[in-house]
Amino acid sequence: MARIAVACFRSARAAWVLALLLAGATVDAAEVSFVLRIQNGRVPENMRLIRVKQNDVVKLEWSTDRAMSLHLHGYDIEKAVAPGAVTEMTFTARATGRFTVEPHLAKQPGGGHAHGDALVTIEVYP
Ligand SMILES: [Cu+2]
Repeated sequence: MARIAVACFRSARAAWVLALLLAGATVDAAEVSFVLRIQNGRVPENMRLIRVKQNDVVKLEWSTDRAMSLHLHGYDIEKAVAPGAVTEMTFTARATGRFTVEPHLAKQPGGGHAHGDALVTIEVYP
């Protein structure tokens, strides 16, 4: 490592590139977790807005007092949750914007599904 650094610093441009690579490696590797508890079909108010940065690895750890299916829209991840277990929903936040996690309710006669109110909103910033 020391030898590489010495070699690179002979060229100012190479040193700059190395610095950028090192900075990028630390900034982009963020891994963030959120513990989310559903009670009576809702998540506590202070946990309903989740803010992350693009490319973060986001881990949502769900627990619930009743069984249901959760759908992270946009990223299109669906997970069944049930009492007595922690269910992880992990994804890399490649797409920026606002995305909601909504509970899926009973299937509709037409074959589609209905959504309850959003449990949490995830904001992914560039
Ligand atoms: Cu859905």
